[in-house]
Amino acid sequence: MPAHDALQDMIASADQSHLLKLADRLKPERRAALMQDLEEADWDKIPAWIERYVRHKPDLPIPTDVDPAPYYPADCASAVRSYDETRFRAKGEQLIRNGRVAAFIVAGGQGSRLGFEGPKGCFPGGAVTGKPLFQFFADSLLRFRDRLGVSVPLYIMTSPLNHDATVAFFKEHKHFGLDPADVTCFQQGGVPSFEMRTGRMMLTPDGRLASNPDGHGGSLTALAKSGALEDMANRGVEHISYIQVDNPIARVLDPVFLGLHADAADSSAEMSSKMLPKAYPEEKLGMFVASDGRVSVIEYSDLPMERQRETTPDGKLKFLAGNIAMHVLGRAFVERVAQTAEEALPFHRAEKKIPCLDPETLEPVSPSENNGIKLERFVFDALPSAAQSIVYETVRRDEFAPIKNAEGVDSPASSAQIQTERAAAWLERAGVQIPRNDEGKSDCVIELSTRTALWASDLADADLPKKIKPGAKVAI
Ligand code: UD2
Repeated sequence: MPAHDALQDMIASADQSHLLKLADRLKPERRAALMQDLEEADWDKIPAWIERYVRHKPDLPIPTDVDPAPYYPADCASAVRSYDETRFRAKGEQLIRNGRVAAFIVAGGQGSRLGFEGPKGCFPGGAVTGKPLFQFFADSLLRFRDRLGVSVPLYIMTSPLNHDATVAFFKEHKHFGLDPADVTCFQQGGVPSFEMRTGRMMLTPDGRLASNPDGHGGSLTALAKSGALEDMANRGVEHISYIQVDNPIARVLDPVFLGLHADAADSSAEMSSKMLPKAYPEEKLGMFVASDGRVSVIEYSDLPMERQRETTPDGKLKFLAGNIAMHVLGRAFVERVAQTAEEALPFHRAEKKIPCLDPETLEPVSPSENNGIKLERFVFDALPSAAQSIVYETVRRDEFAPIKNAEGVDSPASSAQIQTERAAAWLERAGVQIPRNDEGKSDCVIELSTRTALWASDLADADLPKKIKPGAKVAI
């Protein structure tokens, strides 16, 4: 079956006619699969992408005239900026109770750094029980259901590589106790990979069009395209609480953060962010900055190190606010950004070793050097499009224990240690005796279910042991 004329024309005008020649040399089933991929490719956008990101290295302007973004400190009585935490918490809880909030987890990435086969949300992240990351978030929502009497809808962005496995995992685990009608998985889009030298689109070793998920920024276009935004609108949702799947103790919903987002400025913010004070200047976190009255994130690799080392008179880092990818987004804002994604969410270009099919010999190639270009959108690039945006500080030990690498920093072991120290501090506050070693570290492993507590104060009415024995492994 030859490609129909319209498709041939689009492929030719994108300078990619080699794909049709390659297709003609493939066996019939492989050819049919490739033709399907070609039918589905974004031919109206591909020529512009090649010009802007492949033939040229995009010139993403880095603002030089930047100040640190103002933020609401974790301590509402702080001299940095005080605020009425009770009022904002009440506002956030009211929004949740009234069905104005949805929870959203981006889970399309591959756990390649972790060396885990399968969706990352299925990874056993519990320090004691080994329960999967997805269950942490489901348990948090169950806690809100217990407390506020409302089932908050959960949206999960997957990718073509892990969608079916994610859906099957939720089904197998009976949606972890959530109402299946309130759990929606949808897939993010893909972008073709391009040959670095020629700008030609590549084939995978098995003859499909080579592509990669379009980055966490692709979540904004995928929310629109998949119908998830429309579903939210039908439910009356106005705000989307965004987290990444790799951090088991991320608060899926945070009433104070939601309240600040919705009510701290003259009108509701359009996109807000949580920040973590950087531990040291070289820590690899993007920083929240303000320029021309708009908040944005400047990558750690883009701000000169001497600026990152600048301090304030009280000795704190001037560019303190690190980005940990937790946001609240207005539904209407996402709708607008999705429509203007080509400008609002520019692609970032990464040169990679991409296994492919040799176009001459049709043999699979495993390159030893970078041969291709992958393009990804980043969600924080949407920030400057927001008319209003607030930044809210969180406490590292209480909310950041990511699992990204197999060993060392941000690994299952480091996450288990943070989970334990967080639980130990909260339990001690509630009167539980914790065994500690000479360095003051907990001499035990504790996993505190997110259904039991999301804040230290949640333990006030919990049924707790009087003490934990040295060396014990306890799940509460
Ligand atoms: C991200 C941020 C970093 C910091 C850190 C906090 C970037 C470039 N870096 O680093 O600044 O905030 O997180 O933990 O954003 N994902 C998708 N689809 C994709 C790509 C990623 O859903 O196409 C998801 C992925 O499943 C994960 C999250 O996005 O939940 C982060 O992805 P990453 O591993 O690429 O980002 P990371 O950890 O390098």
